[in-house]
Amino acid sequence: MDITILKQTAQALVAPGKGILAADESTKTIAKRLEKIGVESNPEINLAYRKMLFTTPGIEQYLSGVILYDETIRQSIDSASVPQYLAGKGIIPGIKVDKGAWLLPNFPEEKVTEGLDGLRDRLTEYKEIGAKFAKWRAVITIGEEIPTDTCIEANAEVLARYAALCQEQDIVPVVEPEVLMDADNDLERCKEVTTMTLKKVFERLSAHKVVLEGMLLKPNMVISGKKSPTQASSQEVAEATVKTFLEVVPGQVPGIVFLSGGQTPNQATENLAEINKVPGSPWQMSFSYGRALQDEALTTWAGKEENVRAAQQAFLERAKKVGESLAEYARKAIKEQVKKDKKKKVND
Ligand code: 5MM
Repeated sequence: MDITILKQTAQALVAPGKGILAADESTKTIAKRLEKIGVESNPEINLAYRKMLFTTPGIEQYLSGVILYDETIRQSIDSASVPQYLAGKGIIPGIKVDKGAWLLPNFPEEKVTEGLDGLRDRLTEYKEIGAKFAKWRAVITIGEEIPTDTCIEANAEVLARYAALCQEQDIVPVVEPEVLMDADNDLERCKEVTTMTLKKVFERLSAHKVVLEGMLLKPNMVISGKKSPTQASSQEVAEATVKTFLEVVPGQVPGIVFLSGGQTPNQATENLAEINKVPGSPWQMSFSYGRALQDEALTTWAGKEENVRAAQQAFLERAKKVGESLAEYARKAIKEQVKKDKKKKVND
């Protein structure tokens, strides 16, 4: 394990003003997304869609990395492999390595993510093809009597084992324990479940000796469930999110890259901007959005070649909105730090 490489990659992924595009929809999920615009999924059409995204002129100003699916990492754009193409634009290629969330035996409403079998060999191959970071998503569902400790523990354990295997090969693990926002719970309940989950995840990461400086956390925001009659404001979401994370996420983790989890593009943009306004967090707070970055581009594209430019424009505009708000706060934070340092020197 080369800790310097891990740290460098992790820091590059959360460079000020930049974040990650999650374009790692599995076969079933991409089919669902394309079905919405009346397009039938197959490897060629999936590539045409993703090529539209990746070749967007200027997108590298806002994207530090892209998470790919196994199908895409083996495809090519303009006679370069997809990872080579992205790296050529200064975008770091990453890979989804989990095999999806499956029913947890004896816990009918809960899931555990699978994919550890053969992972060491798969990581070796992905590294050869060009992946510098990886992603594994665990899903925690909120309900009357769930999540159970068993579900949280099972997912935390596999997340930690995945992370350790990645670091063994100098691949930065993006650790994604997603507390779903689909239920009718309020903000407080989301905070409670997110806290329980993250506590357990960091306990297992520590037990497996995962180097915190060489990983990224990809969590949900602390937010009201979609079906809740009371929806917290962006400021409330931001305060609750930062407060929760300060309690449970160690400061050595270089960055937190939020998932959008079904928020609209505007909500996800605004909430992240507000999160970055809350003072006192030791991490870079950025994004690893799938739907919130892609939704407008996908509907504009609608599977038609003649819409590629307009779709790219929509994609660039969204990425710019998300990225620029981050850069603005990063600049302010740096200025404040410089002021503080100067003051300290004078007082010393
Ligand atoms: C892009 O979707 C990713 C893969 O999902 P499946 O395994 O279900 O096909 C997903 O893990 C995604 O990276 C996260 O959910 C974040 O995406 P959103 O849309 O929530 O920002």
